Amino acid sequence: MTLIMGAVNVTPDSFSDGGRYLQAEAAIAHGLELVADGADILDIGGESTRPGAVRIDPALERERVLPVIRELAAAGAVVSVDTMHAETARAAVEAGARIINDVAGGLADQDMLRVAAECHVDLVISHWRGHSDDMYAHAQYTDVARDVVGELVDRMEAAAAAGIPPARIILDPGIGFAKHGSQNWDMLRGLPALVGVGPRVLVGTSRKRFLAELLEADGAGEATERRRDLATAVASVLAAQAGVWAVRVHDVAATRDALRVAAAWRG
Ligand code: PMM
Repeated sequence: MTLIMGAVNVTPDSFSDGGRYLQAEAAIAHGLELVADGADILDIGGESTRPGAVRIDPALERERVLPVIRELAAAGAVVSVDTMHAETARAAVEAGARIINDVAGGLADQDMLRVAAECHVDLVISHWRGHSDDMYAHAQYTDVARDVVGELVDRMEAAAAAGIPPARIILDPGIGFAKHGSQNWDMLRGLPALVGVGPRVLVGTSRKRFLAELLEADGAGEATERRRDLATAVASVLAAQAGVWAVRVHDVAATRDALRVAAAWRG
């Protein structure tokens, strides 16, 4: 069964749940709710990666995420830390995180691969070509899926050279990162090629702009959070059918139900 990673954003500017979980207490309660809803992993992030988001000081990032990670890990949750900063990753592992989720695939901080190797935890390597403020300037591909798979294989080799065994690696195509609307669909269509590379694959489509653009096409009205969550659940089922190991979502309950329907269908 495909695993569900529930996103817990401890940021004031994250586009989907902006500000609501800034307080550690609220974030912890939200994480526990996601576990009750069926999350297998909780992904705790303190820096928004939404298009145009402002970079934050890693010290502020740690202030946001560490209390939340400590508490949720102590409560028995499998915790992942969503960070591009090696120092934050190390502190998060010391606080109980078992997965480092780096949306920059180790490219934003030259110490990340070494720290991940030293920490002996799993590492999510996402496809990344630049920070949110200019990532669309890098959205040029010959063949999206082929290019992304090639670049992720390069990152995997860099990780191996840093001492991270393949069994510790999770690859992520970075949906929405340096990819325009239709390029995300090209990537999703090409998921089997990424799954074929070997390591576990994680996919995050949750509430992303390319889904909203689809839902709003032809004057279909505003893509509300509810509509985006339904679209996310469907996309997550299709990703599961393509063989991914896990999906990263905000509405865990909807995705759990959708994945159950797909599993029953398969028998
Ligand atoms: N997307 C976001 C944040 N973290 N991590 C991984 N591994 N994959 C993703 O696609 C991903 C991520 C952006 O989503 P949010 O800020 O709305 O949670």
